[in-house]
Amino acid sequence: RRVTSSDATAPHPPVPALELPPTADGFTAQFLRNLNFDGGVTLADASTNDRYLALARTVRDYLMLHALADQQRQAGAQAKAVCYLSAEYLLGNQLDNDLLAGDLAGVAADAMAACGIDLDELRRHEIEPGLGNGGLGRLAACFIDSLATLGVPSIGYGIRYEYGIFRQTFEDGQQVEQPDAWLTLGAPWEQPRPEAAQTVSFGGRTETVDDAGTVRSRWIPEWNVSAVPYDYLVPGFRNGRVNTLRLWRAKATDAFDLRIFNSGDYEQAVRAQTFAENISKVLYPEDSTPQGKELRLQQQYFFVAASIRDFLGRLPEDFDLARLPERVIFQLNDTHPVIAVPELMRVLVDEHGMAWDEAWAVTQQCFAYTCHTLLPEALEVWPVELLGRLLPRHLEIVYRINEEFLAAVRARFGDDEMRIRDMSIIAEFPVRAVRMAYLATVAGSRVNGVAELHSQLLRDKVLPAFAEFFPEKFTNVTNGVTPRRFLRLANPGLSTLITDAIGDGWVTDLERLHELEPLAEDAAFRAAFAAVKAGNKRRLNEVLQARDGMRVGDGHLVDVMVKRLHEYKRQLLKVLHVVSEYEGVVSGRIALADLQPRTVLFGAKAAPGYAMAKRIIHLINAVGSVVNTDPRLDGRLQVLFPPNYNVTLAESVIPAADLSEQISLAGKEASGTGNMKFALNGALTIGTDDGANVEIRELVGDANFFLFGMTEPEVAEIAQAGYHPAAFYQEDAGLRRAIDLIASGAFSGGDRSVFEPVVSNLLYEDRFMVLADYSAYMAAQQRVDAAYADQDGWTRAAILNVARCGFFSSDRSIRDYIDRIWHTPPTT
Ligand code: Z57
Repeated sequence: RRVTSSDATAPHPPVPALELPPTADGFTAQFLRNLNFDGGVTLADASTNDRYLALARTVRDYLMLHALADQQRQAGAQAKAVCYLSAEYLLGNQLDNDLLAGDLAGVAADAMAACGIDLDELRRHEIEPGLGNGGLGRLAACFIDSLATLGVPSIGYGIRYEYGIFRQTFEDGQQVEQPDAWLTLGAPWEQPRPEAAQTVSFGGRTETVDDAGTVRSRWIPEWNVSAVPYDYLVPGFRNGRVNTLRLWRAKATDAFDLRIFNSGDYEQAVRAQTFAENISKVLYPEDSTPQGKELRLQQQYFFVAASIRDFLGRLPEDFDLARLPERVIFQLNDTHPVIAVPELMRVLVDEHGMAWDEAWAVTQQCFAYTCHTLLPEALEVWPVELLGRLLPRHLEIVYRINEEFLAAVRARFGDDEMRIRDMSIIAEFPVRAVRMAYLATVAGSRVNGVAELHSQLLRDKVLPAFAEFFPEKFTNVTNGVTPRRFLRLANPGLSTLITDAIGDGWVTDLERLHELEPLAEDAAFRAAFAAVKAGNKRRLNEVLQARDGMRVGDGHLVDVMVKRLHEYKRQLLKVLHVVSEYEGVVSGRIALADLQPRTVLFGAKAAPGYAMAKRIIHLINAVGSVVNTDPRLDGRLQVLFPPNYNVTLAESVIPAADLSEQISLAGKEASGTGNMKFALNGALTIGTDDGANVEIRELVGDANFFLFGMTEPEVAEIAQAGYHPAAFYQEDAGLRRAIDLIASGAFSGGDRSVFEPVVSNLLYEDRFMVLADYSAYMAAQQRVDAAYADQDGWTRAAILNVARCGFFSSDRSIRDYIDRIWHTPPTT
């Protein structure tokens, strides 16, 4: 426990070691203190890394003053808090984010100038914490930003992976993964709190004890690890609020008591240390396709057990746990933290002696579950054999929850065995296993999807029996993105233009962007807007040139598809478009002069074990190297695939984009959040009626969005009737030419075998119906070319996209969570 006012002789303000408001001199002095005392170097001898670390520490020091004051103000408030439980936080760089939130950019720039330091060089030196895979992890990062900006008492809990998402390189066009050793040069943003470590237990067995006539079960674990918190400051936007992101690191306990290693043998003891520390060693690089590995379940239990204990430890000693729902809501970010449900039950019943029914009532009010997927393979299921071995007491608790739940189902519907089998938290086939999404749905007070269409499909297709049983639990909260990082920081040119037009209130009230609408009709504003886009393309080129020796063509339409590589997202559809255009020119069907110059930019990581995704990456690179160098194209069609797409690269790419590719098969992308970032930065979307695309199109209007492809009901219908991709190949000559060109070995030095698996998968399986949507996509791309030919019209549509996308602020998402799920008013 931290020192509280009751421990101190008298309440006191945080020590005013820093001059407030910040001045350049004060900032410089603190910077030099950090450089000298923390870094142990003089300014003259300091390396770039030394200077970066000292700068980061200095920024953190200023935020820490606010954090301490904030904690002191909130200490007595007894407000209900949100504990956001997420296995991933894809934070991105911290320096600019914290300079902006803390309003420190000016003094920092002056201080660095006074020290003769190039601030931009230090910016470029930062390594982003990539503690997430993609959309889900980035959403968590946007949400903690909004929680702080809205002043909601909240803590983010997660895992401090020693290795984040792998660094991607290409060798001969194929993905190679390198470890992301992001901590090696120092971690200036974090604060280890070893005194707040928690012990987390695993394994062993349960036994029953007779407790004054009631039979109770108790857990005799076999081994423990220590969970050490590392705190990150999460500043609100210039509001004096600073929340905590608490990430747990696994360490061996002092007396590492893993019995199987406990032979008194020194070497074994050291190995045991490694065993414990493995738990927080590496982020699993699968997005939407969990591999069911034991270590992953260990990670999940490790962080939620530590987090629950940590939160309960913040309550007063004599707190009545029956009132826990008044003080906390644990928001489950997908199924990864769902083992928290039986853990809270175990703590309440086994450790605090609460009666089962009362504990269950408390637990049900303390959890809410967000589902982020529609793919059946993404719904986590843990074999009973594994769960029973690792967490035997939790398995018992899950069994009892399931028994009582199924009894309630029977009470309502009778002995409808089909229904019972359907709704059981325990699946029987192919192995007996716990369905974590079902457990979360039964346990939580609310279940939400992440876009309107997704929430509807969740009710109708993924969890229909549960939606019938608990209709009141189901709700929607459409995702959002933080306007601070993805507009204000990433797009300074557009931000200035907007602020000059409507003031700067939009940064925390994004719906104010509507005030830009009339300016779409203002020629001078359109010219300024177009100039900003052109400037962003130049800025992107500087980044790409330095990073990868690549550049976007002058005057090109910048066509961007950046997201994880997954078949359902249909990068292959984009590839077929490129190949068709290429084939059209080389065959003479398309006159070069008629080709709208385009640069198609891909960014995507594939899960290391996802063979088809890796082949698609190889194909994109192979197509790029042929297209980019074929003199017949004269540079008018370029394919760029910068490796290692991450948050930092996104911040350069998104503001430069003209066209945003959101082309998943309808009914597969839960929401998407990249789609929101692009539209907000004035790219037009070419997209299917999927996820949040639906809401984007409704808001920006059909005239400002390129819709194509089957709708979800149409997809369901042809799936039902039997989908035959080869028929589309037979019937569409353009499609045939594109596929035949790939099959011919034109992109693999004549070797037809390299991409044969991709081609035959498309022709004979095509799970995500690429071929069925090909002709609609090609037609939509023709509409894009025609629209882009009218530059002024395009700019008008781009402005309207910006003006009408204020809804997609993560501040609005958080307000929706508060209203529909959490009921946690902001505190002042
Ligand atoms: C992930 O990034 C998402 C869903 C998952 O089940 C897992 Br595991 C990882 C993504 C969805 O695919 C996106 O559609 C969505 O926008 C994002 O989560 C945030 O909700």
